[in-house]
Amino acid sequence: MHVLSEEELSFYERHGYLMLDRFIASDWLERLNDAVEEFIEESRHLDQSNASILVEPSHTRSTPRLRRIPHTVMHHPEFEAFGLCGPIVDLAEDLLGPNVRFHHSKLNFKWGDGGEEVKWHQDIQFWPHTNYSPLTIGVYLHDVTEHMAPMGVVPGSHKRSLYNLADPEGNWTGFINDADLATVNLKDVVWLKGPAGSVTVHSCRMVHGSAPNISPEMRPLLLHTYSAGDAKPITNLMDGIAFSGELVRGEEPSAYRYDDEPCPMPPDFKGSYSSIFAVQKTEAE
Ligand SMILES: O=C(O)CCC(=O)C(=O)O
Repeated sequence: MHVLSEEELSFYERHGYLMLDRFIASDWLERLNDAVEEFIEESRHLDQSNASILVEPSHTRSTPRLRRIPHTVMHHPEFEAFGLCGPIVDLAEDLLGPNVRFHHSKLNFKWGDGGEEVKWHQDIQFWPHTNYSPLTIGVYLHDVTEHMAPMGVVPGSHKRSLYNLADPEGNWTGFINDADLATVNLKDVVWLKGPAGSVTVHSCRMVHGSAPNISPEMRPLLLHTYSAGDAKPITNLMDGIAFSGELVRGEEPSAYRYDDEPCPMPPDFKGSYSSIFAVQKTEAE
């Protein structure tokens, strides 16, 4: 093991998530926050989203409101170094074994005074893989209090149902519908708040979401998804995205592992996928 104790590993196995206080040291935090400032500055020249900066509908040049930086590792060398070689890769290796495959990364801002809700969902239905090893590691770049829309997880939900993220008529929505949500133990939700540098980990099967950000402060959460080396995505969502599918640790396995349980499929996004915020709101972006 590099960074996790046996207790932490078995906690993840049992509950499907981890919260690691101040896991990222201040030098890395400073480098990442400096990179974030460059994107915010760049957004002051934008009226609408571009390939590296997605803005909220009410964004203006004088009052930036950033929603997401998609594929962070493609857009800044500090993000690339962090996502492919940083301390969270040790964490991924502890959880996934010696062969670790990078899937994607993004920075969800949740701007202050209303940064948008992420409705309850599981991730794997957005990007099904041959097995259920994928997990997402989040880094809070600022302190996150209960009013700043911390991520909420439902412990143990990774061992229960996989929901069709669709409305009762079968139309994909990207979130769990009310009838299915009634079967989720929402009273058990744990809100993962913590100081800057704290790290969240959640299984790709975990039911999770977050409220609107009602504080005046933004809540930048840098997210990276990795899988075990013996998993492969089965849709083309990340085709052509730099580094997606590459091993960040270990070597190519001689065989892939297939889990038995069927995974509900997403629609064919046909290259139009921008963010969970847009999908859940069915915005054309
Ligand atoms: O930003 C958040 O609070 C949650 C993000 C999330 O669940 C996702 O992007 O899948």
